[in-house]
Amino acid sequence: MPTRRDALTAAGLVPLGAARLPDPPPAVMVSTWDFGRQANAAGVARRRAGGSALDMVEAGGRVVEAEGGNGSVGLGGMPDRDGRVTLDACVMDWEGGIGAVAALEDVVHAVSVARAVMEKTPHWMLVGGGAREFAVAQGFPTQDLLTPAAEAAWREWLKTSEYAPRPNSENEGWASMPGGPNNHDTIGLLAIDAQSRMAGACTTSGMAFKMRGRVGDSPIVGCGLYVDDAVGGATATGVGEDVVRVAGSHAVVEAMRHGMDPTAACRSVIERLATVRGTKVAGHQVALLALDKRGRAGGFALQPGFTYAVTDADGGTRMERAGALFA
Ligand code: SD4
Repeated sequence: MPTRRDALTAAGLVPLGAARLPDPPPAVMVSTWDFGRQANAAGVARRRAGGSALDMVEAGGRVVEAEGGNGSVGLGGMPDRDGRVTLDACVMDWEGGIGAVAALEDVVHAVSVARAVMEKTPHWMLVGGGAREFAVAQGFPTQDLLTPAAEAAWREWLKTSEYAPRPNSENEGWASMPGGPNNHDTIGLLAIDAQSRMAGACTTSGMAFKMRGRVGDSPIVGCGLYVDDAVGGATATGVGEDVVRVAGSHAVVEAMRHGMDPTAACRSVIERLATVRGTKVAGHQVALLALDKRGRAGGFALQPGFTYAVTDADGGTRMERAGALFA
């Protein structure tokens, strides 16, 4: 009699040879960059307390949003070129639930507002003033998100500003200190709960000194984040305009659906981007991170320096450094 695995394999959901267990313990949570470690600790604590995969990724995102010192997520994120901090975020759950906000101002926990859009409205995304009004109506507190450090960085940037978007400007310094203290960015999170359900979240202040009104990939389902509970999930960080060109996260999940492991799937999409754009992406960073249903994690980037945190059910976390096309 065919087993469930046989049926899944026939449907292309389990790569051949999948009977071999992965070497490291299966991951239950992965998050982008060095601050992923703290995010995963919060997420796995929620899991232990009976929380869902959605609770896990929300909890992890909130830690980094509240932290204030990272310059790229939530409080303390770099402002747009007019000096306003605007946040983009989305969530996706195991049953195709999606919620997002874009260009949200004055509310720290964009990931929670995105979840509220999913759970409490008939829509999937709210933007700008409408997103803020919704958040306030839902009881989210408001505050100025521009910290003195971010304001100082913005004023410094203004001195030489050409008032043009500068792709990768928040990554300046990354080449000189890969994995170093300045090397963090958007947080993308993927989790598997105790019922084996998957969810993901992505939250960011977007590219530093972006044009007012600019929205990146992070709140766009399929680009900054995608989850298919039968296959796995993926998330993206880096130049959003490039991620959108290849519908990055969805493309990674589709590659896994057709049998690639997470690292190979991420690599295939980075290679596709490089093929499409050629030298136009030579100075850009785009990094992809994936987690499949078996708890295998993998990532790949255009440039060296992309790190991610991988956490197992016992809370053991290892930091991984992704391979890169331009290594
Ligand atoms: C964006 N992908 O807004 C985000 C931010 C980021 O390096 O990850 N920048 O384009």
